Amino acid sequence: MLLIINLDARTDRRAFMDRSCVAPLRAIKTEVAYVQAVTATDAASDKALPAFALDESKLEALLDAWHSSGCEAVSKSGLERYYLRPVSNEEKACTRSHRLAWQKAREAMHHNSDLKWVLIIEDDCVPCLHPAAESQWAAFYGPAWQVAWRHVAKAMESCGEDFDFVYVGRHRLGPEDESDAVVRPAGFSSCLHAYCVTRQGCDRLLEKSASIPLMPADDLVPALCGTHPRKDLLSTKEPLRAGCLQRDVLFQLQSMALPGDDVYAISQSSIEPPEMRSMRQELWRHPSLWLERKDILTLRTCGKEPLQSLNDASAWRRVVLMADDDERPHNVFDGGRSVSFSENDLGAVNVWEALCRRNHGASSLLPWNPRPRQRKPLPDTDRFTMERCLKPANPPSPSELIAHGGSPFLLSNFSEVRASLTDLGSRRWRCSTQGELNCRCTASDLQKYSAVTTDDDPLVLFDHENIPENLVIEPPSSMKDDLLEDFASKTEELWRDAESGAAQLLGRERKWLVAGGRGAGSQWHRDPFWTSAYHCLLSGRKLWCFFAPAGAGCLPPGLVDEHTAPAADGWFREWEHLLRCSAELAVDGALAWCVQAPGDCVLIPPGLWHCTLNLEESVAFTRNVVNGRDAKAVRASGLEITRDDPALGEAYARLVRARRSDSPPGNGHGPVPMEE
Ligand SMILES: O=C(O)CCC(=O)C(=O)O
Repeated sequence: MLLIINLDARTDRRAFMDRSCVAPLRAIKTEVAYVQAVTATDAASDKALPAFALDESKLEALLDAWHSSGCEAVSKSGLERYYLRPVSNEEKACTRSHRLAWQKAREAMHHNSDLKWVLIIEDDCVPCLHPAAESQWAAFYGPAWQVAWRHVAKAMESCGEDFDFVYVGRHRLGPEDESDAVVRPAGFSSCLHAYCVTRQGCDRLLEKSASIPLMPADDLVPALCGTHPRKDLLSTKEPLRAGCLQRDVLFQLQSMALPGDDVYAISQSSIEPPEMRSMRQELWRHPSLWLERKDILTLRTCGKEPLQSLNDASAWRRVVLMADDDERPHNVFDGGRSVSFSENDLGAVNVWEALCRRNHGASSLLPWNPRPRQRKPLPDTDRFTMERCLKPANPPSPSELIAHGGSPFLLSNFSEVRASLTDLGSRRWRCSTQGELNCRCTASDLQKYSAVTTDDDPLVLFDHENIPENLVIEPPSSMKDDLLEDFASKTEELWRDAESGAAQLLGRERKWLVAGGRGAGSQWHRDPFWTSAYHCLLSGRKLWCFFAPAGAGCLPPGLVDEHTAPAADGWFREWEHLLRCSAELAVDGALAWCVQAPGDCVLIPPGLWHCTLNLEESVAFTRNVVNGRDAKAVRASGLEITRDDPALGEAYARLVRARRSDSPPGNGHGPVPMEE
């Protein structure tokens, strides 16, 4: 038997289920019935668990418990959204609806002694991860439902009464033993969109949930199983036994529906946490989203999709940045145009605010009253685990550096050179935010700006031109054999007038001065062209985080693709709890951190992901190198240079070959085949 939970008001979902699932399953003689879901209004006066809403400190403790028990890595706001607020009426209604389904399943089993289990689903369930056009629902999903049903029936036959319920689709969140049984014990899981209840399980679910105040079904059920990291939700003397299939068979529409798909509207949840709604409104308050009223009015008339896209902060920032810029192509990676700010702009406001005011007129045009935003607290590194902390090391020898492959090094007291922002004189330095916006300003303007800004990604001075000689620091001996330096000096005619990224790197952009205020930093990135770098701090304190991916394509937590990383302070706010956890983390690689003090030098090997955050206003010198003794790095950077600029790549390969034949064997220069 199949029970489908459906709200009367969701006629869209009912029609979808009728055609995609109910008719095809009835055609193979499966009994199907709907369970009329409880509405939020009906559940409004129900008592919810008062202790469900956590305060900040309990949420922090939950983040730690969550990750040290090996659960899937989640961001801070990911948990805040659910646990920093009371149970919503929609969630109470949803839990009551599942209870109704358990009652209905029990009655059905009572009347039919052959019925050993019942499949319960929510009305946004699909048997495969492909959206289908409305005209194809029956033809596309129908046969898949029949296959899924037979698969589930066979699995449930094999496990008898071993489990109280079995997830048929779920979001696995916790660790579990991976036996090869058809149905195996499930660890902490969420998403009750598809599960089978057994006879005994039905009784136990009803009995155990009868006397407790309501909480979201996605928390209640794992709490009853004793797998939920929140042990405060309820005490479980005899936990329920949850099973799962080897692989999910049923999915939620929201896992795959995109704007434009016929199933997109149906996938919209009726129990979106209220926090999410106010978060979306909050985005509007961000200065970078200020648009002219007429832009918004135009978008309003364009229908739902454009209106929804108004919620995409980064998309809008790009729109704002690229507006009125006829000369440059709309390329977000080219650093945009260079903007010049007056001292007043930088001394008193956020950089985005200044820009938006200039481009889009006075604040009287704004449809909202922007609230002043708070300056954000910085990570508390005293709470970070020392197990992930990079220990200060002696400068490695060239072979040690190579032997350590992808590991960074922290060299304490490497240099005696010191400089603060005030030592950087009156020239106008090149500053940027996450590569999207360039401007020029003096160090003293940057300092004033840094003292007051609440920007999400504050400006950082990042300049390679006219670095004062006394601030240029020579590399540690292990990085002295810099192939780039050699190459740049021998190929000037090739790179002098070329525009490619490789030409820029060789000719102009290998040595950098980096400076910024407290809270400014660099988002997650890997250095370009497979270069390594050494980075010496001249003043201040800088927090580093490193990520060594477990394999190709693995990304630091919170990144969805290689080119889109959140601002550094935002990343730390969302994920710093991972640096507190000493247990093994459920992320696709290893995380490490260190705090760099004045005089310290950090060595960053090629290909290592890293991000930084200034714990204090800081100034640093950094230089990219290709370690001529590291055959792997030489080859990898050669390939990337060739990809970017074939003429330079060819010259690079010639140089590598010449160096190889010049040097006697056994000097550490391995063979470096440059052709792929
Ligand atoms: O100092 C910083 O913010 C980081 C610099 C950095 O990571 C780099 O130059 O690649």
